[in-house]
Amino acid sequence: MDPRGYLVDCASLVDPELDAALPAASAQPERLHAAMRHLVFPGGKRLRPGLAFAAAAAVGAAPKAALPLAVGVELVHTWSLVHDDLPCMDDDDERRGRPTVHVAFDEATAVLAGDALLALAFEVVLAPEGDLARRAAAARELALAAGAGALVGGQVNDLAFDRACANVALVESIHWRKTAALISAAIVGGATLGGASEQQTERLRAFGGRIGVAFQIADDLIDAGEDGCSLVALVGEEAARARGEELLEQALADLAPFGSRADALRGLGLFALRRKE
Ligand code: GRG
Repeated sequence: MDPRGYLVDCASLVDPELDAALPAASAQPERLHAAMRHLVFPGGKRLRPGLAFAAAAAVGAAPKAALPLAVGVELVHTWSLVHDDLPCMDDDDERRGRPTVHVAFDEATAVLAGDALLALAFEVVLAPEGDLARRAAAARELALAAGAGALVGGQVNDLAFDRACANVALVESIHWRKTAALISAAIVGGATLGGASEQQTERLRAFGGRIGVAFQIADDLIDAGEDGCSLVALVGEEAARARGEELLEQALADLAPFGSRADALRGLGLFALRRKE
């Protein structure tokens, strides 16, 4: 399984739906709509949609059963990046080699574009089509991953992070909330739309949490993770890499009962840790 090729195929499935969901850049208020689209297109790796499709396949459904959640999770991810780049957060001028939204537009527009992306995510996942109970369950996963108990709460702890008082458990708890919860929601939500049983859901949740933390460790290894909340900075490169491999091994064990249907998830799990970008 070639994870890069798989993600390219996933992008061709999810991108037209993202385009259809977003307000046209030519519609009023044009500036807001252009700002909402700025980071969605051309976009990044589309890893979270890919995981949602792969999770639907793992439970025996057609990957496109996960499409509403794939769109929703990419919109939540984009919201988090737009807000993370703001001057009051990481204060970044560039993302993916392009100006960040507050630089290309202005700060107020970036805040509002992020807010609108977050609301749109739930509009898409909760559209009144298909199995509404499953859509509601997938939307709840996404809400839990975005809110105070996960992404936003993790960001608060990250902003206040002081390495002098840190330990591995605190760093992993922040990684879990900031990064792994949304990755896990992509997987659990995709599987939910694919008709997963409760038992399958819990295994996939464990897999998602583990590869999510491994994904963040990979990110810190790529960045050389010298500042902020980073396992690499806390325990060194070798120990951080070993922890990532341990999480990956446990994550692959979570997938054992799914057999070959989970091959795409396995490939993306390996990619999450061993990628170079
Ligand atoms: C919503 C106020 C507010 C803050 C958001 C957690 C967070 C704060 C923002 C996320 C920013 C971030 C860098 C999180 C770590 C997760 C991570 C490594 C994101 C990058 O994900 P990729 O590599 O990105 O999948 P692409 O560019 O490929 O989409």
